[in-house]
Amino acid sequence: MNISPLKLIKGVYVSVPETSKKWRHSHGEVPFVRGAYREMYQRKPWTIRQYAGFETALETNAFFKRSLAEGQTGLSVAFDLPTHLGFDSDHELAQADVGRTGVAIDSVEDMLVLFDGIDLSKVSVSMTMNGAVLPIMACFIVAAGEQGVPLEQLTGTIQNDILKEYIARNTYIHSPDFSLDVVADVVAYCADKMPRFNSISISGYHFQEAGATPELELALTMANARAYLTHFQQRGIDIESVAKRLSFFFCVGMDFYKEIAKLRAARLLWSELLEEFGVQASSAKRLKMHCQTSGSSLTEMSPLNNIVRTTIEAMAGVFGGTQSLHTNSYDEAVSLPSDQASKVALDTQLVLLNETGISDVVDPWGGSYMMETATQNIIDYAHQIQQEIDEQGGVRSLVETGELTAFIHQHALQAAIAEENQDKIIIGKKSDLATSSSATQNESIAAFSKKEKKTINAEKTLSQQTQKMARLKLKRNNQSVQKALDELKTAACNKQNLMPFVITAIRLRATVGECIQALTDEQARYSKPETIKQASFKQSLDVKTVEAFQILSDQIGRKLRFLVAKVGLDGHDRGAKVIVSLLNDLEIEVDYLPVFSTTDDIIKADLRQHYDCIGLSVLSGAQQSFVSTLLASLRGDCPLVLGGVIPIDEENLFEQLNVDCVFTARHSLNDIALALYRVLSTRLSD
Ligand code: SCD
Repeated sequence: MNISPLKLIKGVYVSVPETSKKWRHSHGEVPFVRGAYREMYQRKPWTIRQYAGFETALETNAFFKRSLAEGQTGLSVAFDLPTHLGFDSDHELAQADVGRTGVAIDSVEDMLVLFDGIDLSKVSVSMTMNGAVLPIMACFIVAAGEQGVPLEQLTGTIQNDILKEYIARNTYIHSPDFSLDVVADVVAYCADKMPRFNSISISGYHFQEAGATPELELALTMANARAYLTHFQQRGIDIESVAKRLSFFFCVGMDFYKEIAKLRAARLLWSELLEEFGVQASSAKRLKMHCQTSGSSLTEMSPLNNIVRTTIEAMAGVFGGTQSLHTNSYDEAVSLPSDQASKVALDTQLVLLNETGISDVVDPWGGSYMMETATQNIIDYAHQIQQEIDEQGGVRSLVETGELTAFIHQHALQAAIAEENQDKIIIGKKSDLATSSSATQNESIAAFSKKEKKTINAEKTLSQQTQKMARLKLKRNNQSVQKALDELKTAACNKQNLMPFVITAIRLRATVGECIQALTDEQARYSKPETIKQASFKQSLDVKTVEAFQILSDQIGRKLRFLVAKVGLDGHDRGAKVIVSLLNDLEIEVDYLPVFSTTDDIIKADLRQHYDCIGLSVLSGAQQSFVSTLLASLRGDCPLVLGGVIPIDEENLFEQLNVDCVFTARHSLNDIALALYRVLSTRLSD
């Protein structure tokens, strides 16, 4: 991919005036640039939909009820990583991650508890589920049925966007071909039985979090939307009948004007795309979106600044005309949101909605020369990217080669270099910048919110889930469950729509893991190729550090050898890949164990290679468990460093465990390089 978004960053604001007719469109009319609806928030405010979930369904249910009582207007379920990947809580690969970054749902019994006392005919529910979409949709449908709510009354959204999982988020299970059929099964089933339910949330959010610029986020999202439409058409699905329930999800980051322009541009691009696919009804061409403020814009240091960031981002979402919004909590850079931080995040939306008059005007930036030009430039950029993608074989084949992932990674590297060179200033992000600020400003979130910090009782959650599953398996009719699972396998072989088969199995109390296992018997778990791009960090690094590595290598008479590993079920690999590129730049030989590696994989790799250092990347909160397991079996003379989302107050603990260094987002690349050099030179001279 040759297009450089850097050109556009400048171009967005300064390009030659365009006297496009598009500027004169009204809100609520095709192509909807100025808003999805004529009266927008005057008729219905955006939905306040905070993404949440942790530990068991019981704890999350209590949190949902409290949030609804405090003014939230829709629900959004975060599932834990084992559920995302179709492992029941008692699976050996699940143990460290149960209930950590979301709620554990093993069967419909958990789903019933999750929505106990919440009327599903009144509250719309979004579920962020992609890999294990079939059993989770089935659990929702069966639970709603047992609550007495007819299918046709259910409102909400299932994320069901598998393409972006291969590209950026990594919670896929099957091969792209099989998964695209599953997406289509869900879309077709919803169109038929659940007319008020949005059957997909085509997501750009995760692209921006992985490093894409806002304009690249949009371009890739639209390219995926086109790929889905093409696939649905090939499957014989009538696009006109499903289009109205295909929704979108975008990130709103700190590039204020550009984010607003991006959301305006998105509406035009979708309307244009549907026209291309022959859709007639103008209401179907209305792009509806959810937005979430940017997690990667939050800093670990000076936590209160994050409230300011989130407010500005939320305003961009509202100015851009979002239908639904999640505002991040100020402590998300280091931990699961505390109750206090969640309340501030929710109140941020309530303040914007009720106190500012922000919702009185539809598309307030419409007609501004700058905004209209920016919108047009982003539209042009998306067209250019689509053309490049088409020339290179389309999204499907670029997903398979890993090329789109690598393209985003290239942008993450550019961003890392810009931060390192201080071309991009982020107040209080790096520890060295923070030292020059006042003492209060220097506080990290972990220290700041020590009193109210949310801690996950992972052991208790795991034990409760395991016991609950054992009880379920004793109570149910195991023969009927097995028969339903066998029928599911046969349906998968015959390429039938799998939704009805999974619903039957789930109704009989098959577990999420059992349904996925039945499918993986037919379609083995998929792993994607890893291509990591290289950037030149050298100019940003201290010359003395670069030379010191060279001298060290000369002294031992060979290149230094590192292993960087993503361990557990967490799919966030932006940081780990930046470190791989940094090490390559320091002329170090690096092996990379990608997402879903186990501590066993690491130990085996080290037995083969005898690394000079092993770096572990964990963003799920399960670091203590992985580090303890690893240290129990790893060679004593191999340095271990840890990176990711690691609370400052855990750093002493890791020091006691003999972890050589802990790196988080507050460390600059120079800090990391220097610290690694010190670790290596000490160890190698021992
Ligand atoms: C709304 N309506 C209006 C109107 N506004 N009618 C007339 N005039 C107006 N101004 C109508 C709509 O047409 C609709 O009716 C009904 O009111 C509901 O409004 P909506 O606009 O559809 O709002 P909502 O129900 O909230 O749906 C919004 C989306 C939906 C369409 C965007 O897909 C959604 O809620 N998405 C949320 C996705 C989400 O939460 N994702 C979390 C991802 P009809 O229904 O009759 O048309 C989290 C994540 O991935 C985190 C990152 C990570 O984990 O990695």
